[in-house]
Parts: sequence; C-alpha cells; structure tokens
Amino acid sequence: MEATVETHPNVALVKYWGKRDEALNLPSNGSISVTLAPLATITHLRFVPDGCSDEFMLDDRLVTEVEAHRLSCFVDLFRHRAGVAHAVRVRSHNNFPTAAGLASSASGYAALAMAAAEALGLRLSKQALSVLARQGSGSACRSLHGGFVEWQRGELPDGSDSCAIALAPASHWNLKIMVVVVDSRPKGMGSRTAMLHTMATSPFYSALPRQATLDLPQVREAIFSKDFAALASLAEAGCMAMFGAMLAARPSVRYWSPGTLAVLEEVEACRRDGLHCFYTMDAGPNVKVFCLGEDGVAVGERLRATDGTLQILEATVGGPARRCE
Ligand code: 2P0
Repeated sequence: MEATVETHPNVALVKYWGKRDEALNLPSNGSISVTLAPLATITHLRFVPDGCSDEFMLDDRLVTEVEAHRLSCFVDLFRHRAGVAHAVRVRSHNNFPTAAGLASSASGYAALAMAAAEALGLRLSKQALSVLARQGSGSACRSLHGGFVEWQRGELPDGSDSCAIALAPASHWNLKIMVVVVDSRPKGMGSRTAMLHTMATSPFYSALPRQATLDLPQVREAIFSKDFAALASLAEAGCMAMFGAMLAARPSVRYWSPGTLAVLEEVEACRRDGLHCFYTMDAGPNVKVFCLGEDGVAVGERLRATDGTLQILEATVGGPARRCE
C-alpha cells in the first residue's frame, strides 16, 4: 500500500490561463508544454488502514491546513475508486527551489496521482490518470508525460476527454532550458487566483483562448518539424498575450521585477547576435529561456552576466513520471 514516484515540472509554450469549469479544472483552451529534467519532485506515499487522519509533508514541513484539505480531497478521488477509506502519509521533496516559480503544483499533483494509483493497485490508463491529475492542478496532467506534451481541451462537461497526450519524446529535440531566477520573494498572488481574477475582470481575456486555439496547430507543427524560429515567435507572443490580459485585469496583476525586463532584453540581444534562444514566463517574475542545444552555453554565460540574475537552473527536456521502486 505504498509507492514512490518521480515526476518533473513542465513549462508551457501554449499557455493554460482560463477555465471552462472551475471545479474540474477544465481549460478554456488546449495547451502545449515541455517537461523539464533534472528538476524533479519525488513523492513517497503510504496508505495506513488504521490511520485516522491524512498527513502531508513537503520538503520536511507539514503543509498548511488549507493545502492539506485540498490534497485530502484529491486523494479522495483515488480512495473512492478503490473503495477504501485509509488515511494517507505523504512525504514529497522538490530538488528545485520554490523561488524558481516552476509550478511545483504540476509535478507535485502528478506525483501524488501516480503514487496513489500505484499504492492502491488501481490499473488506470495514462489517459484516466491524466484526467485525475488534472483535477488536482490543471498543469499536472502534462507532467505525467515526458518530452513535448499537449493537454487537450476536451468538449465533454464531465472532463473525461480533457487529458494530456505525448506529442514527442524527450529525445526528439535537444533543447536547453535555463530557468533564470531574478526575484526569490514569494509571489503576491497564486496562479489559480490570478487566473480566475484575469478571467473575471480583464477586458482582454476573451482574446486569449481564441488566440491559443489558433496557435496550437502551429506550435505542434513547429515542434514536429523542429522549426526553432517559428516556435520562438509563437511562444513569446503567447506568453506576452497572457501577461497583457493580466495587466489589464482590474486591479492589474503584475508579476514582473526589474530583473525580468533585463533578462528579456538580453535574450533579444543574444538572438540579434545569431544565438538561437527565446523566452517564456509563467505566473511569476522569473524567466525560462529555451536554447537550441549547441547555443545553450553561450546564452547561459550572457544571462549569468546580466544585471538582476540571481541564479540559473539548467534543464533539458525530461522524461515521463515513473515509479522509483
Ligand atoms: C501553464 N500556468 O500553462 C500556465 C501558464 C501558469 C502560467 O498552469 O488552478 O497551477 O491548479 O489548474 O495548473 C499554473 O496553473 O492552475 C499554470 P490550477 P495551475 O503552465
């Protein structure tokens, strides 16, 4: 009744920034991401038949009551399927700093989903597991797969067709991804709250799912054909559209720090000098810079020398969630 699972975080190239169903985490549009290694979450989970309450530890600390409630409700999805009421003990570790703004909820809920299913002996298809992981945190469904991943919007009201599929394995394309940390303070507003606030108040929100839906086949094609320039321009435009909608929310959501802009400018300068690189960001000030493998070293050196860079985590395209023992 126990399992240990390793998962990797992911970074979206077509963003998920809006829901068609809040309770089920059904997205307004499909999204495409890249799974990042060696950044990882390792989760050990054990069901305790005679235990009376759940216990969740993240990086050696008990999570808050609010988080524990959300996690227990998520584990209920699995207990319900297995027809058991056992309490659960979970120990989870991230090998990357939370300050990196790497959506640790994606790798965290993906690991918890797989570990719970394995520990209970549930024989779930990857699609069924993805549907469950999505209900913990939307982007978690993408972290079950390695490589290049698409989370399909789906049409059904119950969400049974809204899951992630693998587009191409990690070996498909040698990309280097630098996570450039420019601000290590906790962010003012969590991504879930910011997403709902943008939807509810931004006059520009409605353009986002429309544009993302147009971008999806082009990003897919850029990945399949390894067209770095096309991917760069689509990913940067999609990222900026997301921030544009956030900036127009009332009140505005503004995640950037001065260092964010310095890094964006350096990425553009690198590109003018012939280096293959582009940026994207998520709900935070830190910048993820994608480079064609051979240009990663030169881009990394320039970003390290950029004013405002506090730390750089280097990643490559990672593999799928896996059971460790
Ligand atoms: C993404 N983000 O596609 C987008 C871009 C952040 C910016 O998915 O409410 O933690 O748990 O479904 O998955 C972060 O949102 O939100 C996210 P919930 P989640 O990666």
